[in-house]
Amino acid sequence: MLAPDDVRTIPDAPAGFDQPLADAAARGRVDLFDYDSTVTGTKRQACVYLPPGYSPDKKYPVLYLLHGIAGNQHEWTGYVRADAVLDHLIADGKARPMIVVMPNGRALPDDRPPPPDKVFTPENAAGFAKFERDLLDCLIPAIDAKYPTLADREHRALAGLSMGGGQTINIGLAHLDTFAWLAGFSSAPNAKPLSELIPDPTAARTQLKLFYLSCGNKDGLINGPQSVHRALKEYGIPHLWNVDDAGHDRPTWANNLHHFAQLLFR
Ligand code: FER
Repeated sequence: MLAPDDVRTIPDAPAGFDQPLADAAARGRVDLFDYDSTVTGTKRQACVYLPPGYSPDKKYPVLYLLHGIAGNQHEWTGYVRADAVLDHLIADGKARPMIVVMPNGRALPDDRPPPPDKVFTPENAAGFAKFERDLLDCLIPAIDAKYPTLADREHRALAGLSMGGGQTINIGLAHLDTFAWLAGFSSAPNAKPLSELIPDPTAARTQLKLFYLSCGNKDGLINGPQSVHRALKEYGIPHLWNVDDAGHDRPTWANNLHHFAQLLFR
């Protein structure tokens, strides 16, 4: 059931916004980054987008971007084409050059996507909850040690699609000392109740630079983000809420990233 405020508040991206930039020299690059996880006891891998013009002598804000329940660290680049989306925005001066870290959000010793009949098992879902400590204790310190990051909350964002959107709500709201910018695209129903995540609405109100929530009205999971939006409204926590005609699909995630990245770190 849609309410009067469940409406479109963001525009569609221009044609070609998620196609590889024609000028190869103006593109960023994607590194494979390995780090030690004390959560899984294994080496884990993340993809790291370095923007065009990247130099270790500069300092960059960092966006951590999380995939869906059946994906891995390659989903945002290989499927959604996040690198192409960022290349266009940065070439056009519409987004601040940033590092984008795309981890594997399934913090299990075997973190490969499971076969289709095992995707929705409790074992697979548990890996996404275990990722919280992997991200905070292992990945973020390793990224800050290797890359020239602006390593404070105002220059660190967390966002994700579907399962990754639910992780963003759970991890982000519980750690506003680490992230000032949050976004959930088509967030899955793994988000905890806001009363648990936000014990102090007044603090959250001042700490959050942006809380971005988007979902399509053809997405069967819309009840989850819709109730997060309603709870935020009740708590008086400013946020962006977009409901468009999308389903649970790639084009809306590319469009959300295109729009969210322009608002980030301003
Ligand atoms: C669920 C439905 C969907 C769920 C997760 C998802 C954990 C995730 C979907 C996705 O990531 O695409 O009930 O429970």
